[in-house]
Amino acid sequence: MNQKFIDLRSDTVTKPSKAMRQAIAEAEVGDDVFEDDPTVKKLEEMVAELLGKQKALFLPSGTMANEVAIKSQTKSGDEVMLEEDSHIYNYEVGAPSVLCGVQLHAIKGKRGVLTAPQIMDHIRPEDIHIPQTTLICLENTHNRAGGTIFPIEEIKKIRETTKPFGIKMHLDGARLWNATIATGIPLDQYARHFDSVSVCLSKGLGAPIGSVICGNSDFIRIARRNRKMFGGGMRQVGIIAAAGIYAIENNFNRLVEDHRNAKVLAQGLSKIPKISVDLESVQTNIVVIEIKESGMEVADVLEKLKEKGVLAVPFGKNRIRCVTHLDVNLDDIYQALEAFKRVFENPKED
Ligand code: TLP
Repeated sequence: MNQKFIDLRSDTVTKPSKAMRQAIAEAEVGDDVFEDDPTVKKLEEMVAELLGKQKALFLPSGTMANEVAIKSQTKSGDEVMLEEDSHIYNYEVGAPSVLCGVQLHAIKGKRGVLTAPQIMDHIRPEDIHIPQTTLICLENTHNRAGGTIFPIEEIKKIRETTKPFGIKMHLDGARLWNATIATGIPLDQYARHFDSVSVCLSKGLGAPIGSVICGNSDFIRIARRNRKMFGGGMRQVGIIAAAGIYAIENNFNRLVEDHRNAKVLAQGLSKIPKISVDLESVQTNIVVIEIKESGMEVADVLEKLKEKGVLAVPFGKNRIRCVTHLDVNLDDIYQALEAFKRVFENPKED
């Protein structure tokens, strides 16, 4: 793509900076399947410490991170409970059933948040006919709900009420970094309520590849085997881990800018007639725009925005998603708002 677009499709679109490429070039490496790569080890120790867990494991993607976590904590035929709009349920190509052999039980939350009583209502009783609920997966921040934050008080209640049933908890924390920056609640305070947590380095933090899962030593031992089985055992991958270390050290605290930019975008969009944004859901770096009232088709809007230099993605029948990240600044946001205005205020304009 040579034309310069304001690319709001996802926070995954960022390109490694010169300094990040320098860190990649200088990384010490070894064969990580032999657990011989010092840079991968450094990254894993760093993330385990940040999340307050015994151990961590580096993986190529957020999807593999979630699936390895599910596989490592369930057996085939188990039931995994999650929120209806969650990434694991909607965007992981059915991997929980294909790769892990589990059945998913999806429950509708409010802005991605499930409550303890809701979860308690859906735990399966012990009965010869019935699959057993063995894992609950929560998502923080919640992508499809628009980057919303799962309140820590509710997480605590869910943990307290489900623990006596021996049910484990996994956090899809692809954007947990954003939750921490928005609330000031440290990563480990969120992570302590979960048996396993996945975080992504390739979203808001701006690394080109990589996710990490954390948990206790037993979990990571099993997860390492499952990562190998899923084809995710990597060799001199310190060159990628170095980008992850750079990303955590340099791009974590700056997420506050992305959150501010998302708010500016959302407030500007909410003033455009016939489209709407749920401003309460704009808590981090994602803005979801409802365009039903405009009578325009999502594909048509996206095409018109593209002609005006702005990229976004479809997000359901009448919805469009924009995500802010380190490769868009406040000026870009004002330009994007101009493009949206032109598309919706003069729909006939070419
Ligand atoms: N999300 C992507 C798309 O898959 C939708 C995006 O552009 O937002 N958990 C959450 C909450 C995610 O948002 C994503 C990616 C993943 C897991 C999976 O990460 P990858 O893409 O690395 O497999």
